[in-house]
Amino acid sequence: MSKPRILVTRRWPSAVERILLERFDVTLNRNDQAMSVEALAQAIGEYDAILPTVSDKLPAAVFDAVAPRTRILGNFGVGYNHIDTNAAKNRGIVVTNTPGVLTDCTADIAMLLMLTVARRGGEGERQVRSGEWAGWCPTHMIGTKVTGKTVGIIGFGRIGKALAQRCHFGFAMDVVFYNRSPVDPAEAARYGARQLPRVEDVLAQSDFVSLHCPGSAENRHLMNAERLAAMKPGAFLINTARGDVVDDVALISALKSGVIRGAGLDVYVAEPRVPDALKAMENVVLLPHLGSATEETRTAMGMKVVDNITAFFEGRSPPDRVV
Ligand code: 8YV
Repeated sequence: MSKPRILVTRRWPSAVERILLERFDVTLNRNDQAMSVEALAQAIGEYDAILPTVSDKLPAAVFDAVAPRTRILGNFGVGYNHIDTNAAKNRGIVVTNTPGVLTDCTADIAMLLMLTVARRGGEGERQVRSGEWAGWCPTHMIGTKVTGKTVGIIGFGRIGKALAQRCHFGFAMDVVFYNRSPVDPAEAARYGARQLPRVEDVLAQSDFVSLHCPGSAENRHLMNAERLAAMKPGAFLINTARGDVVDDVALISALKSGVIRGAGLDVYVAEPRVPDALKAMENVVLLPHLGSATEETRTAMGMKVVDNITAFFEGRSPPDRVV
C-alpha cells in the first residue's frame, strides 16, 4: 500500500522531520513564509494530511475550493483558531492539536514578560548596548516589584495553572483567576489560586493581568477599552494567548494615556506585523511569539503531531482530536 501523502507547511525540528520521512510520503515546504490561502486550498485537493502552524490560515474558503483529498489536519500547536474547524468538519476532515507539551514553556514566557516589563529589563538592555548607561544611581531605571503582588489570570487551563504555580510558589504572589466554568476550589488551591466570578473582579484586584484563554470569536477583544480601564491603576497586561483577545487600538490608547502602566506581549493580531505605536513605547515588551520556542518543546509538539497522524492512518483514534 502506498504511504499517505503529507504536506509539512514549515521547517520543523529535524528529529521530527526524520520520523515523518520514514513513515509517510512527505513534502517539506522549505520556504519559511506562511503558505497562502490559495496554496493551502490547492493542497487540500492533493495531500492526505496537511500539518499547518499558527501562521497558515485555513478559513472556510480553503475547504470549499476543491474536492478534498485531505482527511486530517495535524496542527503543530495547541491553539487552532487559524483553522475554520466547522468548515473542516463539514468536509469530514479531522483536526488535531498538541496540548500539554507547551504548557511550561508558555508559562515561562508569561513570567518572563511580567518580570521584564515590571523591572524594565528591555529598556535596561537597550541602554547598556547603546552605551547610554551613565552608571549606578539610586533613582536610575526604577521599576515595579513583582514578588508579593497580585496576579490575575484569565483562563485557568493548563497554561494558566502553570503560571499560577510559578507566581504563587516562586514569587509569593496572591493569585486570582477568571475561568468560564467553575474550578473546584481544592484544585485551585493546589496552584495557590482563587476563582473570582467575573473578569472585572479579577481586573479590579490585579497588579498583573495575564491572558490564557483560547483565541475564538467569543474571546475576541475580551480586553477592550472598558476592561482596560477597569484594571487597577498602575497594572500591567501580559498576553501570550492570541493577539485578538486584546483590542490593540484600545491597548495603545490605554498605554499612551497611562490607564495601564505597561504591557508584555508575545502575540499580535496580524503577525508578524506589530503596530509601530507599540514599538515606540518603552513601557511595552514585545516578543516574536516565543511561547513554545524551546528545542525540547518544539520537538515534543512535532512528536505529538506524528502520533496523531500515525494513529489516524493506522485506523485508530488520534489522541488529540479536536474535530
Ligand atoms: C505555537 C502557540 O508555537 O501552540 C500554540 O497555540 O501559540 C505557539 O506557541 C504555534 O501555535 C505554532 O503553530
